[in-house]
Amino acid sequence: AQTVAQEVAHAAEQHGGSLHHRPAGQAAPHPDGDNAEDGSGTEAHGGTSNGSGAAGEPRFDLVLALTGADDLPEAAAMVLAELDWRSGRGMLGAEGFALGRRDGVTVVLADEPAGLLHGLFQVVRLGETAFGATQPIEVHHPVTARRMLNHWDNIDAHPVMGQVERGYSGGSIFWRDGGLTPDLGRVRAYARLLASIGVNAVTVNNVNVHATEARLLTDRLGDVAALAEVLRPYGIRTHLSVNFNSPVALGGLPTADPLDDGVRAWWADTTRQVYAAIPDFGGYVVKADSEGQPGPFGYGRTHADGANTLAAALEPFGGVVHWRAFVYNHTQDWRDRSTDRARAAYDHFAPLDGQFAGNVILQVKYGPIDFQTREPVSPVIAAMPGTRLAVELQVTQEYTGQQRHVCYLGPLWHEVLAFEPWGDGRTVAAVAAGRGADNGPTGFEGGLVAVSNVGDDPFWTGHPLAQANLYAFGRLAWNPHLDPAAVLDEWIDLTFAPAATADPGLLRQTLHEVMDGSWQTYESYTAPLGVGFMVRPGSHYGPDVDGYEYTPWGTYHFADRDGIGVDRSRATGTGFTGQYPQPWAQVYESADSCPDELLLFFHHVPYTHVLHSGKTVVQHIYDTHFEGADRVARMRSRWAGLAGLVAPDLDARVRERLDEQSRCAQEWRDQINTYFYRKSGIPDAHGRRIH
Ligand code: BDP
Repeated sequence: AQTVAQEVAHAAEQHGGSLHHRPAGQAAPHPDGDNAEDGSGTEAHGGTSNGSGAAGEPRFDLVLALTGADDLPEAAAMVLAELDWRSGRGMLGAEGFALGRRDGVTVVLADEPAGLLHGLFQVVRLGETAFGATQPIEVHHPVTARRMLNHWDNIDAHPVMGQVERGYSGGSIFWRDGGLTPDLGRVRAYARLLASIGVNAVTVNNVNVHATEARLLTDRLGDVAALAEVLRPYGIRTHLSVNFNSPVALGGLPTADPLDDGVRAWWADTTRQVYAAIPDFGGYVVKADSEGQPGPFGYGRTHADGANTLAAALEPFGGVVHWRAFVYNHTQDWRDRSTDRARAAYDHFAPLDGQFAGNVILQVKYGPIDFQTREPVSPVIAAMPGTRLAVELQVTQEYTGQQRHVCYLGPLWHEVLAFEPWGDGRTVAAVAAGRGADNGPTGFEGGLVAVSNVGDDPFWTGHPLAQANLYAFGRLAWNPHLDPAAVLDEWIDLTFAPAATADPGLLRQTLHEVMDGSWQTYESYTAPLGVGFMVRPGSHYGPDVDGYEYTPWGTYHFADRDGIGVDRSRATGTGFTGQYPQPWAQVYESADSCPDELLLFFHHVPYTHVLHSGKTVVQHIYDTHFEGADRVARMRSRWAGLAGLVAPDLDARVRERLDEQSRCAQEWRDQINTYFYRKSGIPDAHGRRIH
């Protein structure tokens, strides 16, 4: 297997360096450090040669070296000496690195090879700056240790969902024609791409685990091992989504009851075999008792019982279970207003706090419903201090335009990660990173997870501008404090290299104009004020105001002739607001204090209700829908002004998508406005024509 250090050397070469291994022939330690052959001796040096050193050896502009190496080049020794003074050798950790320039040489130092890899890509991000005389010594650590992508990929194309469930970028990059892709070179390029943004864990199959994919755990394990082999040199651990019913379906047991001894033994045995094939296997991801997937409820057991059985099997090998909290009743009676899907995750999981094994991570979607354009932060995130919690985001744009619409999600995730559930400075990002009030470790680190948006499309993500979402996820997972606009700038520089074009200013400005506010633009022409959905059932693309209104899925807006919204207050509604700690329980409880953008998530109000903005609800709906569709038309004409500044194939793809976005935004505008005009009978204050 290729090592991370070799990969660093290879990548350094790709970025214009020559390379140099010393001492020759020594293997690098594994990223886990547990099977290190020699943790002290390996260095990879790469960079632009600037002549020969005194001893006739080549001299490099860039040196990448492990702090434990015994014959560090001069410049690296200087940086290390300064680090020793600041924090000490060994403080960079599993993935951290130091970057600085001394003696005319740019130095990346790390305790472990994975840190060198991250440091190398930081050099790439900085470009020339990293080689400037003023480059100070910086120390970088990931804020979030676990940064994972879930691929909702099937091996066999699903009859309704296709090969990649909610995938908008073509087929799977892992699986083709019923088996492992023959194009492992593409997987390798993908792994490198993920390493460059700091992602360090990946699941290779859908959370809805169908029969073929279930077998990845047993007789198709070789395919997973082959993928792990490609991902490993990039510091990425491979995980599998497993079906809770596997002991029955794959093991032939009469039950999958998690407390049954035979079932426990089956999981232990099966997991042992997984580790025999993939020693650094990451663990399992489980969607249980959710949207038809089997789970512990089927055996009268709790989700702690279920998760802990799988955790016990993984524990001897250092693996974890990501257990999803996305559990709700998708066959509810839409006439019954006493049920509320938003309550479900908290109702199921909060009482189990403290009962999960140490290697169980509860994976919670950021909002209480389902990846909507606007939702409050899930109250589960504040409710389980004795449980490791990972926050799940959706990079694939299921509900945000399906990679036909431009929708840069960095600002949405930034808002979620910076949210303070207790209003006391502690953020969602801190909970995910396992940090407490004083920023000290809580012992309950879970991480950040996102559903991938990548497929075998030549642009990776269908819409070329959707690449920015993947980039932003990786960067914000590494450091949630980054400004999403600055992250977008990084992405623009790395992707379009504006400086090398005829009009750098125009290119950069246009990309910002098209992308910066695109999430709010998308929100403005779709479901209003946090009410959610109103999408076509099944595909979730395009408008259908009542598409889900009379279905069992639990996603309603309750619009009638008098008003709209879901009353989730304690006083008169479903009581959902009571799942929040203060100050939010109180803020959300009253329509007066509830933020405008979430008003209809929490309250049922008349169309004439006046928002904080001073507009009535219905006028807000009209205005935002006219403005939103207009903004898309402007995005389209702005992009047209870039002709000649971007590659023709990319230009053509973006134009085609902007045409569709523009058409679709008008369709949303017209259906939503007409619907509310007919429901309310209230005309537009500005006399615009609503059919
Ligand atoms: C929903 C998707 C569905 C997924 C589900 C999940 O529509 O395809 O299976 O989430 O997260 O948003 O499991």
